[in-house]
Amino acid sequence: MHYIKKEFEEAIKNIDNNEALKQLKAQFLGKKGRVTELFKRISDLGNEQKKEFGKNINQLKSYIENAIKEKQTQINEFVKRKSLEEESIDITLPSRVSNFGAIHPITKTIIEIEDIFKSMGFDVETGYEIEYDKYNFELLNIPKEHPARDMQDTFYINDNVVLRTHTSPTQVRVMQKKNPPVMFISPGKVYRRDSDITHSPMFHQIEGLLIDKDIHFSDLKGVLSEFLRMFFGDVPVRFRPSYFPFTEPSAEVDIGCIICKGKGCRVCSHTGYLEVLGCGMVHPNVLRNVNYPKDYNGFAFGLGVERFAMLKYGIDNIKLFFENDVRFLKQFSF
Ligand code: 2U9
Repeated sequence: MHYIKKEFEEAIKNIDNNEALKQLKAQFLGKKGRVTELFKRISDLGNEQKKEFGKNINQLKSYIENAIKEKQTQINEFVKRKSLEEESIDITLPSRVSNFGAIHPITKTIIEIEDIFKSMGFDVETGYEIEYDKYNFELLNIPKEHPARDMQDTFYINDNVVLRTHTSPTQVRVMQKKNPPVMFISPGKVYRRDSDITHSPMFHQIEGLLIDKDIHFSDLKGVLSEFLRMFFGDVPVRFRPSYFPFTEPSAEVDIGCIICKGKGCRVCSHTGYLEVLGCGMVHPNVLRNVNYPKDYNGFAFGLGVERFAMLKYGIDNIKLFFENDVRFLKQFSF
């Protein structure tokens, strides 16, 4: 019996994992194990010897059971310590850089322009991208034969319905609903059959309208000059006479070229100026079309958001806004 104990002690010494311990247990305490075999030999002995022998086997059995239990605790401890060491994290390491989304440069520009006009007291109104000819052209004093209505320039859904070519239908709808005074801007998508590096078939406009009593061209000049100063910084501003069917008189507004500071470059076609806005006093026909009283008048203006964003951020191709290349968009995550 002594030699079985010795054998067991030799074997358990080298065991360092659960699988080997299980095998060892089976080898000594299993159905055909060394200790179990000893029990079978009891029947061959005389009564006195049986007692002594039985006691000794039981002692050996519990000695082995305890040793295995102890070993099991050691192995569990070892496995736990090892996994803690292997899985430990260094909390002093700098974290990985997260890929946060960013606001699209066009949205950013719209928000910035909206904030400027809101600070002057303008509201923000939106309308429909699919419009009746009546709202997109007729009520805006754009006659049937006007080139803007041409199939070449406008996306027609049918004879009476178009993809709006400007956000002006929103102004007409608001004027039909609200009595003057009104003072708001209308941002949104507009559609024209035009596509090159500075034109896209879909682009964004912001138009503005202010109707009240005693509004003069000087009010228009004051509001737009201040807006341009707030958006582009301290730049020269000039108003040039122009023509639009819905305003009279009409003007286009230029700022000193922000690329070459007025010296003349490719972007400003060597004129030193960049055209950025169209504007004018609202045409009396338009005010009459929405039944506004005769003692009210006002001004309107329009701008292309992509053009503003291209100038502000020095972007030379309008298509970059619509390709959604993250390398481009990432640059606006400030
Ligand atoms: C109503 C009355 C008048 C809006 C105006 C312009 C001049 C203009 C262009 C700028 C660049 C369009 O995006 S662009 O191509 N816009 O030049 N827009 S006055 O006049 C209105 C609008 C609504 C009821």
